[in-house]
Amino acid sequence: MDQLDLSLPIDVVQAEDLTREEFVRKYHKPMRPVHIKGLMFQQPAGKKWTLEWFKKEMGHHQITVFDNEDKNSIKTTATFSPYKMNFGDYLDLIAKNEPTGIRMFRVNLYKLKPELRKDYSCPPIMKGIMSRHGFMFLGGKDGDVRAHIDVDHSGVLLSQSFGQKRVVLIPPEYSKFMYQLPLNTHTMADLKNPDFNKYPGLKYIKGIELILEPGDAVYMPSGWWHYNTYLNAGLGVAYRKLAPTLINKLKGLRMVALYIPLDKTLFRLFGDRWYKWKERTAVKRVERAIAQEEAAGYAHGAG
Ligand SMILES: O=C(O)CCC(=O)C(=O)O
Repeated sequence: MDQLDLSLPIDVVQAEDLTREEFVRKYHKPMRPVHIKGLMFQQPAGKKWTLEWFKKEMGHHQITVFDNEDKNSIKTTATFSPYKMNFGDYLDLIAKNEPTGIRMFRVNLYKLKPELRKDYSCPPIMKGIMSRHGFMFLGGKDGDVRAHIDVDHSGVLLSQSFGQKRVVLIPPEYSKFMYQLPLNTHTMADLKNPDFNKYPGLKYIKGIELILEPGDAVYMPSGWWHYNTYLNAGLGVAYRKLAPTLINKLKGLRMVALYIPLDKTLFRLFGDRWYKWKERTAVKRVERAIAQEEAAGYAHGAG
């Protein structure tokens, strides 16, 4: 075994066959993911939004970018980046189709150009109190988004405008094997090149793998892990929906209002000592989960 077990199935549906009622009943409420083909083609953006179009319409703006090589942002939840760049230059960079870890993360292009809402507003299946919060994600070839759960535990509909993206989803029941860093929603393990000797817990995980083609969308339910890889220059648009359960809403609130600010403060105060403690704690937690799993399997087998 040198890769994760990504053999779990996912429903694949055509956008025109999925009603809002069915989406809420079959996917949002039970917190099940779904791959929706052609969702973005139901609105003008599906045909209109291309890399060239954005360059022409918005290339003059200054935007913030994140760099996957920035080690400090790996150690805590990256909510801020000091790196700024001209949007047109960024689009040129990713258009070269050479590997890059420079990403635009959670950018509100709608704020820079409100007319974009006429091209792609919140799809009716996702309508709710967060409908106006559409965020964009851009990246270039081989750009990885490390594995994480969304901090506020909302459900996310990620639509692919142009480009292709590999998405891996891991159900919440495997969180105990995910080497999740305390006070955070990401893992310390590299799931793309899993080292099963260093991180034996990863052997217990099962997930789903899918490729988002232009126009497709994937619903990533509350509490599900995901890690994405840009196969080429691509733009994703995310709309969110509050978690369907009180417990997940509260988990999201606790993470955003308490854990992440506390983590950042401790990182500022203690730097690497704090990060090392988090790593050791994450490893110990998985070791405990493996021991329990093995004991349960043994009891089951012996019974
Ligand atoms: O695909 C991306 O760049 C990131 C999307 C993502 O992780 C999210 O919406 O939570």
